[in-house]
Parts: sequence; C-alpha cells; structure tokens
Amino acid sequence: MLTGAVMAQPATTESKAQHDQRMRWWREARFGMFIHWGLYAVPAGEYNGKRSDRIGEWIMEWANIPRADYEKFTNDFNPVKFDAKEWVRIARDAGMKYIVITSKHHDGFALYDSKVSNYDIVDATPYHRDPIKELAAEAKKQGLVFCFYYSILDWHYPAAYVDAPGKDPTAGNRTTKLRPGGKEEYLKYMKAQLRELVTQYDPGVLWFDGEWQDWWTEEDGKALYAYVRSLKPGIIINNRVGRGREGMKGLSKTDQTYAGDFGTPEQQIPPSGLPGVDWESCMTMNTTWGFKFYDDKWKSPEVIIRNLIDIASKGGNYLLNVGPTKEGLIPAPSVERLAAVGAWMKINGDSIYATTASPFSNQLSFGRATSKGDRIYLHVFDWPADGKLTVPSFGKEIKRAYLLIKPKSPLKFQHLDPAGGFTIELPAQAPDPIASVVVLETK
Ligand code: JFZ
Repeated sequence: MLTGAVMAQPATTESKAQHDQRMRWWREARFGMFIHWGLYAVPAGEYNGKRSDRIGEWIMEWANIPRADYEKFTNDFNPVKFDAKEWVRIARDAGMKYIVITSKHHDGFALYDSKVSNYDIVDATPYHRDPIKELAAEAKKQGLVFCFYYSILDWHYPAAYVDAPGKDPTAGNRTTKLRPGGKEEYLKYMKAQLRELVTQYDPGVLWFDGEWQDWWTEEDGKALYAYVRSLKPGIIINNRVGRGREGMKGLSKTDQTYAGDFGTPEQQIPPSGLPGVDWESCMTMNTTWGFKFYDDKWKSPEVIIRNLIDIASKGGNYLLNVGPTKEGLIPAPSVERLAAVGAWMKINGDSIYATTASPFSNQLSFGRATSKGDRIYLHVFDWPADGKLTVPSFGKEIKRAYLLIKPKSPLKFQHLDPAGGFTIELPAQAPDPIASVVVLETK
C-alpha cells in the first residue's frame, strides 16, 4: 500500500496531495445551489385533488401514479419562461459557487437530451429544447461550477417494478425490484447516460441518490465511482454512489472504506465538525425539493444565513435547494431569500469562502467561528448588551481585532488571566442583526 494514499476510493489510487488538489475548488466554494426540476413540477404537489405533506418529487410514489399516467405530464411540461442566464445570476448573486441540478430523478425522466432514452425533455415534451445545455454553458460563463444529481433508483425503467401492498407495480415506491437480467441491462443504461452527462456537459460533481435499493451493493457503488472517474478523473462524487451512508445523517460509516468523496447530511447539520471528513448538508428552503404550489413553510433569511455560517464553522458545504415551476421559474419566495443571503455574503463572504472549521473546542455561546490562515472570523449572532464579547482561548495570541465591515478601525481587547481567553470591546449597535463578523488576526 502507498503511504499517504487516500483509501476512501479503493478503485483508484490517488495520493493525499492529489486528492486535496481534486477537492480544492469544492472545499473553497462552501455554498451551492441544488435544483430539483422535472416532470413533478407539473402536478406541483396535487394529483386528482389529492395533496400531501410529502415531498413534491415523490408524487409518483405517494399518489400511486402508474407509469403510463405519469408519462402524460410530459404534455404539460413546457418551460418557456426558463432563462439560464437568470437562474445562474440568482445563484451567483446569492454567493453560490456551484449548481447541482437533477439530470434524472427517481421518476426516470431526463432533463437533458439523452440518446439512450425517449423519456427526456427534448423527445417527450412540447418544449423540444435542452435546458441543461444552456444552463451548463451559462454557469461556465458566469464562473460557477456546473454539477449533476443522478438517481440510481428509477421508477420508469422497464425492468423495474414495485412489489408492495396496495401499490401499482409501475408506480413510484421507496424501493423497486428488477426483473431477471434487468440489473445488467439497467447498469448499461445508467453508464450510457452518465457518459452523456460527463462528456457533453463537463460536470464538476456527480451527486448520486436512490442507492438504498436491495439490488444495489457497495461493490456496484465502487465500480460506478471508478467508471465516472475514468470518464473525468478530476470529478468529485458523493457517498450516495455506494452503501456507506448512514441514513439522513448522511456521513459514511467507518467500519470499512466506502465509495464517495463526501458525506451528504440531508435536512440537517452535524452537531460538530468532523476533522478530515468532507461533507455537504443539503436543505430545502420550504419543506419540499420539487415544486409544490401550496408549500409556504419558508425558512426565514435569518435561519438560512445562520445555517450557512453554522455549516462553515463545522467545515462543511451548504447545498441549498430551489424547485422551479413547470414554466421554468424559480419561485419568488426563494429568489427573495437568496437575495438576502447574497446581500449578507457580499459583505461577509470572506468569513465563509475557503475557510476551515472553528478553532474553538466548544461551540461559542454568542455565535460561530471559522478560520483562514492567521485569521479567525467570529460570527456574532447575539450581540452583547454590555459591549464586551467574551472569547475563549484558542491557543494563540490576538494581534489585531476589527469588524469585517470596518477593517481600518481596530477594536480594543483584553487578555483574560488566568483562563487565557479575551474580551473584545464592541460598538453598542450590531452592524447586522443576523450575524456580524469580528476578525481576529493572530500571532
Ligand atoms: C433523497 C431523494 O429521495 C429526495 O427526493 C431528494 O432528492 C433528496 C435530496 O434526496 O432524499 C431521500 C433520501 C433517502 C430517503 C428518503 C429521501 N430514505 O432513505 O428514505
């Protein structure tokens, strides 16, 4: 065995330096946009008058819709208002550095022009255009990394069927079975689609999902990981390619090495940082990934911004979702919230991008912290009423302290003996009610 080799992906040999180099842009980016867009935007959470608390892109499952009926949504998927330039602008202005879009979700419908299927936006819908081609080009143009989500679970593939009480055999379901010989056939199909995706659109990440099938093994995951890397050696692949993921917590188990470059907590943030482990929390802004017209349980900008900070302080990335409509629009409440995050990031982005986790051994009582070089960024959520911020010791001395928005005005600070912490004197008013950043330059 090579010393220093990264063993997370036994299918490839890569030194630690090579691995760090491949992960570099992703680690520095910290913030990306998830886009769940597909045929499920047509029913938008309602089928035959039935609504649900469940997620919109699972409607084929919870409304028990047979394949032949679900296919009819293609007739009404005509996103004439889709504007690649505008979508990328919304992401970029939010401070996001990459975009991950559903190339194919569990429903099996391809959002790009696939030559190995007719069940795609170009062949099967009145739109007859490939929005992915425009989005990939526009992302590149505006300096964002373009990436794909791809579901291993496929409710539309002919060899797949559902075997569950009360369920139509061709409807959606949490798990499917494959007819004899179906797995080999389906593997060929997936590889053909993945080849199209990687060679035609040059994605920075492949974000797999739907791996929790009985017929999908860790060996399959390792092989698929190696296949995608063979198409583009520098690509980054999430841990849902294999079977290592521990439920919604999303990080890989440690009993053996599992395929994948990063863990995928879903709708949650790990309680603490995980030194040496790359991870990305994906979250919705309301309660669904795919568009539901009646879901108005929106997170506030405060919650979203503090989630971004909390995640960065633990060394992770934040993949924040939008679910565009069948017309091709990102819902207005999402656009508004992203603009609020962008306004905060424009001023405070230095405290997020290319940072690493908090240097403090415990979570700070007043907020969070990140590090970069000889700087520590303190994110103050609760501004001290007496103007004195108490900062625990972190094993280094402070050289200078200032507000990120006022780098030329030093803040006074005192050393606290014998505990080794500091107090920093702050102005009476918080510069930002959501999170104000204090920079500590250390010796
Ligand atoms: C998955 C998808 O099912 C979901 O539609 C969305 O794309 C999200 C980002 O990823 O979410 C899951 C993952 C696992 C389970 C349920 C939903 N699970 O194991 O029950």
